[in-house]
Amino acid sequence: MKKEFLDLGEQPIANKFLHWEEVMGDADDEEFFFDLKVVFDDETNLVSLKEFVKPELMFNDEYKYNTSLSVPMVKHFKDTAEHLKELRNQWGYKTLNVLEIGSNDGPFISNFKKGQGICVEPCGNFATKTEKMGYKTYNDFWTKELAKKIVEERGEKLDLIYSANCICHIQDLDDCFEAVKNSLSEKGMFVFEDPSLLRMMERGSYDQIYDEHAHVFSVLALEKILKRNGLKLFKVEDLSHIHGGSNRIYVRHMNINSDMFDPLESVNFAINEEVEFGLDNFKTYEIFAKRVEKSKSDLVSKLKKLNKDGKRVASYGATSKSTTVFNYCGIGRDLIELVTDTTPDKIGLYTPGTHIPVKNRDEVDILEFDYLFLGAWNFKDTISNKEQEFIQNGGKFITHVPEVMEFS
Ligand code: JHZ
Repeated sequence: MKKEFLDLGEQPIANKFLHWEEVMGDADDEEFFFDLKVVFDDETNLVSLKEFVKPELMFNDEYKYNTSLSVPMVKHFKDTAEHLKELRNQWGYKTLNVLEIGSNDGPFISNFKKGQGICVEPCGNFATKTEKMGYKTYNDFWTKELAKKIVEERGEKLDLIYSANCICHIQDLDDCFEAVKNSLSEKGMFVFEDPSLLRMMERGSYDQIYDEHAHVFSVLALEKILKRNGLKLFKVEDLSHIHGGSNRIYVRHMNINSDMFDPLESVNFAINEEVEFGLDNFKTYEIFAKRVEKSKSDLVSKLKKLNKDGKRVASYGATSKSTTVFNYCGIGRDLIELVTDTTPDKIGLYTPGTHIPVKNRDEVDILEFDYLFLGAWNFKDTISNKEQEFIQNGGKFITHVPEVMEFS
């Protein structure tokens, strides 16, 4: 049974930054909104959105999140590829063909030889890019049908299926995992990383919840859902520093001789930590919802006070996460003048739902601002190191994670 515990109100498509004509209502289509409510499934302990948004509305040729523009993430994917190559050697694979689900603009796959790497990417702008880079790319969503087609075309199954920040976007997890099971070679590994529900709950980072994140995963829930699809979760790595706290999950076929794989200690450890926190108990989610309400009222009061005192406030990083915060809290241009970002595709556009202008960081004199709200709080250290001049000039950052506060 699915029980609702959180209502984040009417929300737009988190990454659909708008052109001026769309803001003015002169475009053909009206901006799309949906009810962002969150449910807990008693049986599997999975946390999901109550209402899913049609994938094509989110993941299309206009998709604005370019992973390769994020220097820390490019390094993360290079390190990840090295790590997986080492494991492959340890675990005795002879060859390695790699398929990435949701390859974006290629920062992970580019660490593998062209003939070895296969991409699956529904956003045409990125699919074209990885194809041009020399990787066979399927411009499609990951489904059982697509997996079958890929295996048939290649005439072999896959040794490594990897995915970062994408499996939690897939609404039908049974179809997704069955597709993996059908296409993974006998001793193959499926490795994926996504934001961790435990870290979200600990850190109060409710803005991990938006249209794209159909689910926020606990190890507890994943273990059950993978199992019912004939897959074994055999190892977990805690990536505390990635996207505000993620888990990297290692999966293999259920019934193979598993001597060469790690024992399950890391899985037991992660599940114990989650159970201790209460992720199997609905009450924990009700407490979290109260914390989210408090976060909203603290943030709005703070911004209103700053506004009354004549302080200038901008936001740093036009993130999907800040779409949730701004729309849930009702924060518009009256409280935040502009948002800075470094992504060319977002610059010159307006934030989804709240219509705050997004400006090129290099063209905004942030020293003119008293406060910067950290939309990209997951890059807190990178940003505060980079913006020392702002701090030395008396500027302060505001964050809502783990609670609303300012820092410099
Ligand atoms: P960032 C995206 O979420 C969407 P978002 C997606 N659904 C997902 O799952 C996660 O990623 C993983 C800018 N920036 O990474 C760049 C600066 O301007 O937190 C980005 O636009 N200056 C796929 O959107 C944004 O901030 C900087 O110095 O919440 C960061 O977005 C830095 C470091 C970033 O993901």
